[in-house]
Amino acid sequence: MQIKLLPLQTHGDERGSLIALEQDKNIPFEIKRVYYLFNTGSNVRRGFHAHKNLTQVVIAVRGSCRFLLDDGKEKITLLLDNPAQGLLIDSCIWREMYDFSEDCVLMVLANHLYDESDYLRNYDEFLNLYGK
Ligand code: T46
Repeated sequence: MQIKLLPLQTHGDERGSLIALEQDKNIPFEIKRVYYLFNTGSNVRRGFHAHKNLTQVVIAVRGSCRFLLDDGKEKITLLLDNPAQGLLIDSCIWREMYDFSEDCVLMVLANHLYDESDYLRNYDEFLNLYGK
């Protein structure tokens, strides 16, 4: 599956912690867009789509949430709960996010501007294109 957990170096001292995100360095693409999700209810499930051509890195800068990731062949789940870890999700991966902590802030870096036509929001269509 085209996903990876990227370790992000923390610069910490007695004042606190700092993590820098740099395109083509610890973020392996040109960063065209940044957005963040917050105030998501703990019983809300969101996502339910794949992208035809979009690579993203997701960071839980605060709090935690779970991801279900599905490449049409296998499904995995993982907990994102560490601001020093980036979840790299390549194109053609179905994603669902759930179990948001009350304080969860998910920051997402993307290699393209927003384009609704890049979304596959129908799971059967996704499986027809990328499934076994
Ligand atoms: C993803 C997960 C992790 C915009 O206008 N611009 C944007 O850049 C984005 C991302 C969204 N929107 C609008 C489109 C919808 O009206 O914001 C609304 C909520 O977006 P969506 O329902 O797609 O949100 P999620 O949480 O299901 O998914 C988002 C991203 O869309 C998606 O690419 O991987 O977060």
